[in-house]
Amino acid sequence: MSVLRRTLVAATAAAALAAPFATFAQDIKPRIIRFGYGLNEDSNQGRAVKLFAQEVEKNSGGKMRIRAVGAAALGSDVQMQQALIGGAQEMMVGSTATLVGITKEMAIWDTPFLFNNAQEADAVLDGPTGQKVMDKLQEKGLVGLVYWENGFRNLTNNKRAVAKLEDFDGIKLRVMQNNVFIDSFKTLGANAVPLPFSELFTALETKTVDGQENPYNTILSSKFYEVQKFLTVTNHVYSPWIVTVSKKYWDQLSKDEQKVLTDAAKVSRDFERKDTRAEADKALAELKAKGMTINQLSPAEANRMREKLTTVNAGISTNVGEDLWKETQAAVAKARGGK
Ligand code: KDG
Repeated sequence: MSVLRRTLVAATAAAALAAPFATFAQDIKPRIIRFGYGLNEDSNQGRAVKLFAQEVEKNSGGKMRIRAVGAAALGSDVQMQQALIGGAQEMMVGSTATLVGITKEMAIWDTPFLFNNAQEADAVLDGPTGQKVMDKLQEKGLVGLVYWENGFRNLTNNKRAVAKLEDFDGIKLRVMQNNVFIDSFKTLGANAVPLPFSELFTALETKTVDGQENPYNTILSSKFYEVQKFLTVTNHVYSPWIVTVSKKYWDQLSKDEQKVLTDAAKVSRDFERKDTRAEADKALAELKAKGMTINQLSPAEANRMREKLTTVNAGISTNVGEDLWKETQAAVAKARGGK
């Protein structure tokens, strides 16, 4: 047998031997996706991340694995957003409100009293307007997959039961790092203090701030009832969360891998909204049982608050663009009329 032929036979044999290991090697090295979030593992946010992870692993046959990291261990929303843009982390879920420094159009969702109920929110966020705002993230290095529900926000503080507008005076109120929230609570007479969520419990415990505003679910899962006496039901704004992927990472994925993530995101969205709403229905009673003093604003005072807060709307419209403002208002009207 000639030297050339012997070489070809040997190379073919070596390739045949290596092939199963190459396939196997590819199989045993799944893609590990670091998914950061800010609330506790046993929160509505943590439960939805867990379901998302199960869906991804199941639908990829184990080839894609989610390493879920909660309690802001990978950083605050803002820090994680930068890590995704830089490609140092693959995924996160966080507040749309903390994204306004990256995509100003996200501020549309901070409009006080934009939605009257969750059904309107679902219709607008999952419709063309919500998709348009989400797509704006791509030019900044993030890919939005779905909106989850953080929920309607309510006020807690340690100074007094807020029964009328004047009761806001002098309250040092922690707000998300977002100008609409800062302006809104300054307008109401509070001293608005922007802080990352990860610093909030300590700020309340050390009395650096007197109060904060969040959905019942978060007040419960983050144990704010341990450091807050008064809860006033205001429902002053509906807060979405948004599940995002690093675009640097997303662009490396095959279409099939991208579909695994988008399909799992949709399943987790539907689960998260049901789970959050079921928990919210029970949370108020649980917070009362934990010792919080709970009051509801009278319709007259709620209207005074609403009127006062709508003064920030002009600034939001200028910020996000009048076209988006009008499109969103029309989408809400359609969802409201179409029930
Ligand atoms: O990671 C925590 C964020 O989801 C945050 O947005 C929660 O509503 C929140 C807040 O008040 O910061």
